[in-house]
Amino acid sequence: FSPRQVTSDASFHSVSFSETDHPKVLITGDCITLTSFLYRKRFGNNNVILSDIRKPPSHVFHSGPFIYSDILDYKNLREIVVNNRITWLVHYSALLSAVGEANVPLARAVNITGLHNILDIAAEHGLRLFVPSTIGAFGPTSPRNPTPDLCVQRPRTIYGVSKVHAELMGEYYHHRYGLDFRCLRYPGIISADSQPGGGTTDYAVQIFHDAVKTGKFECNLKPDTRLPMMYIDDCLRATLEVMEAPADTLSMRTYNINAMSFTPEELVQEVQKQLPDLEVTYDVDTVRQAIADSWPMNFDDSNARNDWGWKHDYDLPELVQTMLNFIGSETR
Ligand code: AKB
Repeated sequence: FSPRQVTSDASFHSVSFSETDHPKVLITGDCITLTSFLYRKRFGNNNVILSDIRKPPSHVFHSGPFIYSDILDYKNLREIVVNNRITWLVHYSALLSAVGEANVPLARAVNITGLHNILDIAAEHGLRLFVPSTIGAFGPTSPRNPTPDLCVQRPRTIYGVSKVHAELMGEYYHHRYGLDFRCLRYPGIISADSQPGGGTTDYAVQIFHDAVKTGKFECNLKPDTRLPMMYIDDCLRATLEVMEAPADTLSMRTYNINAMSFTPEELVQEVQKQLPDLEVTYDVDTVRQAIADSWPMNFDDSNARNDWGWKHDYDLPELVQTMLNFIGSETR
């Protein structure tokens, strides 16, 4: 394998990973708090190395190895992989949809150039690689209700374009170089542990914080905007499951996964069952609304369910209860 000119110590060999060993996992970027918890529980604290360009919260720092890594620095990445005998790479670094539209050059660098570095490192060192994709990889000409795994993908955001690129490049490296590339298209992910991060589905996280803290919520999408969503625990479990799935169960390398679909109006109604005094107003953000209107309304994840047994645990009532309990306990 050599799509990239190696300038020094060119004698690398593919490290083959025995399935009986624990993998040595490197996780890049955000989402690391929750991901690390799950992976460390499964593989042991020292077998999971977190990395980012920002300092992690102290409980993450103290729970196992954390390392500075800039995915735009190829040599630094390579050094980390070699020195730590990494066998799995879980690549979360990316700019999301709304923030990507606000800074296209940065989104292009992180989401596309960064991905190229990750792909080359993973292929060179025989790593199993996970890269998340998204409902944002579809666009206005895709079937929206439901959206299958294979259909027209012409997204209108740099985020979506970069994710289609990641899907195609990962699959190409799989066929061309044998890279063990695995990819899930996430719906909007709802988590109490991390703050909204510049996405179009952020309203579905923000509502819980505002409902508990102020009793008022201003929604930036129209009340009838339907989008696929998932609770973080389901998302992380799906990711671990697809990473652990035997290769012969995977009939494809990029799968849709889903749990539920709802509109702001339906979410508000469910939250108001617990907090009847919650006041909701709508002030539509036209950029986010245009993005949401081009995304899937319902996501067909039947291939994931059939091939490797994907099954979600959280539906809308359970999600709302869990989020309110979690945020409520933090503010008490
Ligand atoms: C976003 O809204 O940009 C993300 C996503 C659906 O990928 N949450």
